This record gives sequence, structure tokens and C-alpha cells, in this order.
Amino acid sequence: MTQNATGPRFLAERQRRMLASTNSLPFVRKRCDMRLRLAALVAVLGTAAALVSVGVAATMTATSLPKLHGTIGPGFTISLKDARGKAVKTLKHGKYRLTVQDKSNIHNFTLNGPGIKNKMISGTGFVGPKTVTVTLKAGKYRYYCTVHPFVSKTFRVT
Ligand SMILES: [Cu+2]
Repeated sequence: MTQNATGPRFLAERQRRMLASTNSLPFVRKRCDMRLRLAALVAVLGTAAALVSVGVAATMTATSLPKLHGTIGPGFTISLKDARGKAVKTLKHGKYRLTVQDKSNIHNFTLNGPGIKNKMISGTGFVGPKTVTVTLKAGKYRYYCTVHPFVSKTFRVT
């Protein structure tokens, strides 16, 4: 005798399987959800840690760089001094933290040389301090005001 596919035994078995599968579905979903959340959390934490370490590295690099101090104004004067207050004539190539004190709104402080093409560090109309990181390469640099180009000095980088 062959079993009838629509027999009561078969139907009961099919119903049991369906129930079992629908009952286990939320479980599966929950587990997947938790795994996804965990993965997302790990990713977020990883990114945060990476950002913090990048921030710390950037801050440490910026503050440990040799410092240069530039001034422009208030008259027709421009200057660049090292951390010890000595007028800059020659510098070793590399990265520097340059702070310009702009003491006049009629001038700007602009730097020109290898790798730095007429970079206006402090603009005309601006008064106050401006700090930038500059990478100096071997060669001759000139710092000046574009409005009054005769307000100008040079230094050499080796
Ligand atoms: Cu000027």
C-alpha cells in the first residue's frame, strides 16, 4: 500500500515542520541581528580608536615641529625669526610650524619658494595670529606682502 500525500499523517508532519520553521525564524533573525550589531560596534570602536590615534599623532607632530615666528606690520616691516628669536637667514629643509603675527590690515604675509607657490599665510584685512605647517625644501624663499612687494625678505633652505 502506498502512502497518500494528502493523508492525515503527512499533513500533520508538514504542519509540524512549518510551525518549527516559523518558530525558529525570529531566533535566527535575532542572532543575525546581534551579530550584525556586534560587527557594527566593533567597526565603530575600531574607527574611533583609529581617529583618536591619528588625532594624537597629528597633534604630537604639530607641537613637536620646530617653530618659526613671522610678523608683518604695523609699519612697512616684515620679519621671520626662529624659536630663539634670531632672524632667519638659513634653515634646514623639513617641516616647520610657522606662526605669523599680522599687525596691520593693509598687509599680508606671503611665502614663495620651492614647493610653496606664493602662499598667503595671513591675508590683507586680517589682523591677528595665523599658524600653518610648511614643508621647506632646499632653495631660496621669499616672504613679502603682495600689496607692497618692496616689503620683502629672503632666506635660504639647505
Ligand atoms: Cu603690504
